[in-house]
Formats: sequence, C-alpha cells, structure tokens
Amino acid sequence: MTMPIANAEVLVSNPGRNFVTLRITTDDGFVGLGDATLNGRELAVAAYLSEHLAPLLIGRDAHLIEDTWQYLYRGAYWRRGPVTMAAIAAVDTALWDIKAKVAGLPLYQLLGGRSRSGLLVYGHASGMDLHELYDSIREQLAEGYRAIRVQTGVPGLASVYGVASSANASVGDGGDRRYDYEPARRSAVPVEESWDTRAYLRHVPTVLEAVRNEFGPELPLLHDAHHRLTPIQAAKLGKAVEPYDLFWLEDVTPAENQAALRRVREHTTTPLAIGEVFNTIWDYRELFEEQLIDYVRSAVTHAGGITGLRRILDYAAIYQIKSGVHGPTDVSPVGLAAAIHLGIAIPNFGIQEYMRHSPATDELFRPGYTFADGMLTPGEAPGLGVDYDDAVGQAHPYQAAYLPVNRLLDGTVHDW
Ligand code: KDG
Ligand code: MG
Repeated sequence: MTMPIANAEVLVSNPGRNFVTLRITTDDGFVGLGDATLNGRELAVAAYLSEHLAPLLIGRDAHLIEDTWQYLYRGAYWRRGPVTMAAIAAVDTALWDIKAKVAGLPLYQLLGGRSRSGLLVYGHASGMDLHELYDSIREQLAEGYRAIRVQTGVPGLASVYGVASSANASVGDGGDRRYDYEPARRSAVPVEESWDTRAYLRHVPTVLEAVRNEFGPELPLLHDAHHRLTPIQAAKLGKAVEPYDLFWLEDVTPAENQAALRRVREHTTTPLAIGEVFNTIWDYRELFEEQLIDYVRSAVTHAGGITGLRRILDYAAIYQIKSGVHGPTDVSPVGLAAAIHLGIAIPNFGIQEYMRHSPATDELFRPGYTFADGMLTPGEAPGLGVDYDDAVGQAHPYQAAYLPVNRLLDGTVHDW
C-alpha cells in the first residue's frame, strides 16, 4: 500500500518567538508535522524546505521514511550543516507522525514501546546574584522540577547569556522570563554582549558550591558553559567543580574542535555533555569512540529528525553514553514531542531539557504531552500528539529576531 504525499506546507509563525513548521498531507488526508526551527536563521530553513525539498516530496510514498531520509541527505550531494539537517529533520518527523497516525498508535509504540514510565527533565534556574538564583531555583522546585540547570551572572558583566533578568523579560516568548531566558531579540542586528572568561572562572565554582550547600546533596545540578572556554580553561573548571557533584557540565569548548574534549577529560571526572549545535553522527564519532563525553545534546529538530537522532543515540549506547536532548523554547512543541516519544523508547535515556513554552505557543500547537512531578510523558493520541492551528499561526506572523553576539571586553568577537 503506497501513500502518496499531496502537499508539503512550510508554516512560519511567531507566538512570542519564531517557529518553522512543516506540514505534510497525504492524498488520503493523513497529516504529519515536523519542526524546522533554527533560532535566528529561520527563513533560511523555510526557503530550503519550500524551494528545494517540498517539490521533491509531492507524489512520494509517505511510508518510505528511511529512503526519503537517504534521498534528501545523500541525494543532495551537499551534506550536513544546520540548515540542511533541520529541513531533513522536519520531513522525517512529519513522516513518522503520519506513519504512527496510520497505525493508530502514539509514535513511541513504533520506536519499540515504552522503556520507562516518563522522562526525567531538567528545568532552568538563573540569577544575576545568589539571592535571585536561589529564588529562581525555589520557583523551579515548586513547579515540580527534580533537576536544575544553574546559570549565574558574573560580577563586572552587565548581562550574561542564559541568565534571565527583569531587563530581558519583555522581549521574547510572552514577556515572561520563564519562557525566554536567552533572549532572541527582535532587532535589525544582534545585540552584543560582553564577556570575561577569567571573571567567570573565578565566580562559577563559588556559586555552585553555595547552591550545593543550600539545596543539599541530592538535587541534580547542571551547568552550561556555552562554548566559551579553551580546553585548558575547561579542564580547570571541570576540576574546580568536582566537589559539587554536577550531573553535567555542558558545551565547555567550541563544538568544532572535538579533540579539545580529550584535554578536558584527562583532567576531570565531571560528566560532560555536548552537541546542541551538532547535526550528524559524524560530529560525534571521535567523542564516542574515545569516550570523551557522557551525554548527547542534539535535538531531533537539528540532527536529522527521529531517524538521524536515533542512529546517533544507538551508536552512543554501545559506549554507555546517554541522551540529554536539547529542549529550550526555540525547539517547538513539535520538536519536543518528537524528543519525548524517542526518549521514552530508547534504552540509553539520560535526561531531557525542558523549558515550558508560553501559553500562546501551546495555543498554536496544542501539545498532548504532560509535565508532572518532574517528568514528561507523551500522550496516547496517535502520532506525535501535536496539532497546528492555522488561525493562531496567521495571527502571529514572523518577526526577525537574532541571538546575541559575544565580545571580549577589548571588543574581540568570542565564542558563545
Ligand atoms: O538557540 C540557542 C539556544 O537554543 C541555546 O543557546 C540554548 O544552550 C542552550 C541550552 O542548553 O538550552
Ligand atoms: Mg546549551
């Protein structure tokens, strides 16, 4: 039985922040959704999808998920890269959504069924000082989170990426800092931030020590260094925070230089997570085979969909490396739902990042997954369990928004 694709629509909307969604419809009326959101570069993926991929999908058999993946990946000749892989991810996810709807099953059933009752998630706490940070952690605990990422301001720096403050609360996803810590600002050019690595390295261990003392030994704590350190600085940080027993230290060095992780690993037993900007299995090869990391950070949305990420995670599993799938608010509810279905099925689930989407975003996508007691669970509706409401989407058109650019105090452009 073949199931020809009749339509592939690219939907771009901004219910507080931009999302790119692919909607595939088959001749017999099955509908599948895929997330193709690439924060700050949304229209590049939208154009790749509508100009180059959508025309190739019309008439193809929607059941051919693997063949379509290979066709779009190998067939293009120009492989990899965030734009290509986000577009392939959206096609792949939408086809899985359709296949599960045809089967009348929630998607995780097609991925092998449940391996656990729910996904442990981590929430986001941040503050410019300890007082703000403790309040933020308490808010997260009160909401039910059982693991918490801790980001802090640094003395001498006016703002720090990833630290919510009242100054950036009104620019993004609904104007509530819980939904928009980064933020991606609606401005013609990116906002520029300043950075001082030595000040950061002096300050962060003191904050993690204080938080560990305040909240006790049990609470899993995570921290994201956002690619800003050299290998030896990262090694120093990993070693300095060992007494505070982090669940992981994320993105310590720029992602391009995989060998850097060797240097870090030689010096510290703090678990390492990396990969939110990776997009294929090749980006992980050295890291897996040399066992240089502990958690994989790729999202379904950015790593070639369920097919792409499943392959990466199966490879990781043979080295006892676990998932830690990227899940900030710029991964749409479609991308998050896909991650939840995958995460509940795989044997090597570690933790899932979760940052609640704004009410306007949930109104647009009406996700069927639920968060309770620190865990996410997929719903039992056939497919991904996410919809797209056109009227809501049309009421919130795209608005250009950029992630910030990071400079050292002397003006040098720095990693971030
Ligand atoms: O678009 C960029 C954000 O998704 C990213 O900076 C968030 O680092 C992040 C994280 O760990 O969620
Ligand atoms: Mg990160």
